[in-house]
Amino acid sequence: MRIKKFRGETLPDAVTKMKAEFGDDAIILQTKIVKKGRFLGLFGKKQYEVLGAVDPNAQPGRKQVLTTSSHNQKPAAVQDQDLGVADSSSAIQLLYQLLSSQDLSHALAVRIVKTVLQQVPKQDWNETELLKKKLRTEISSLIQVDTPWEFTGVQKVVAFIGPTGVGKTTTIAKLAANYHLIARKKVGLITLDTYRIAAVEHLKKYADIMNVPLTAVYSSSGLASALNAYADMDLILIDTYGCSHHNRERMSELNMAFNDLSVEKYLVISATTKSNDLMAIIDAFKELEIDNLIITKLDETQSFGILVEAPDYARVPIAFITNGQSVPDDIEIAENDQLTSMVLGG
Ligand SMILES: Nc1nc2c(ncn2[C@@H]2O[C@H](COP(=O)(O)OP(=O)(O)OP(=O)(O)O)[C@@H](O)[C@H]2O)c(=O)[nH]1
Ligand SMILES: [Mg+2]
Repeated sequence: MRIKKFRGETLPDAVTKMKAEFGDDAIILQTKIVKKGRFLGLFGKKQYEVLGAVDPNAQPGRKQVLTTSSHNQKPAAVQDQDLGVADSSSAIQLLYQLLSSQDLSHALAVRIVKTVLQQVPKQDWNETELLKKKLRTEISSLIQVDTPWEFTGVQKVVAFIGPTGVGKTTTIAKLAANYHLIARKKVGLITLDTYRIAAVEHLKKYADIMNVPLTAVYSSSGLASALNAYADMDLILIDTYGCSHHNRERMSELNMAFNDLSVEKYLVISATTKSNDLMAIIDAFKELEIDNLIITKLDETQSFGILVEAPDYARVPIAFITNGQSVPDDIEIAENDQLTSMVLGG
């Protein structure tokens, strides 16, 4: 087995390079986004890296399945009656398997395959490439992304809410660094996570390094005055305590803190979240009227179905994705093409 990394400006570029050297039989073991140097973060140039492998002794013409994930090994067949067809072709099964290998829920995978089939005449249902092309269009239309933040004289106030340990504080540090140190915006931080001294100190360390102010709010009514004190800031980022979606008391307490205040709420979710939990989390946080999603820890998984499932279920777009622990580099503005390629493996 020969294994090598290939890089390109886009994921398809990197895959083309891999195929040029390794041939069509090569398989993808891993894909990731890489960046060079420090302080590139949101505004830097990113590259895509593909870890490709080929068996030099493979019989020519015997195609291997292109895979981004070891999950693709698991056979996942869909019943004809679920799709409402009499006799599904292997091409149709392949579409379904592609989606279920990315950990999309059965219900959404079936819905997507059905939509694709509605757009293709029945006699072409065994045309794998045609079905895949339609699948790409469908996936792309389901991955809603937000427009990049703009500062046109109106102050932007964003609170980061979500389950415990998903990366809320780290994401705020990444955004503060990018928008303050690189985009030169006036950034103020507020934290409502004042139950734990360590949590305040954690954010304070970042605030000090970046030389941005941090206000810790200790009462539910304290947020309004903290916001007033930041009247001259372009961007205010509000950290919150992690809320288990089972803890309704904490959730309504958080909701009360935002009462009547003009604050956008970004729900932060880890890409490692299981499909069922994802829906329960979104259901619970919907009470707080979510404006956008941030999907974190994409570096910790090989299954990217959450990029389709989360915006589809929550009915709000993805604003940012994060792919590592490094502040400020490991964050990206969500781009439709990039996320579609991640889900479909190139
Ligand atoms: N691999 C990886 N780790 C991340 C990413 N974002 C954050 N982390 C790590 O996840 C852990 C938790 O991050 P925090 O930012 O403290 O998460 P939080 O949501 O603020 O946690 P609570 O305040 O306890 O609810 C830390 O070890 C981070 O370094 C990411 O994109 N990828
Ligand atoms: Mg935190």
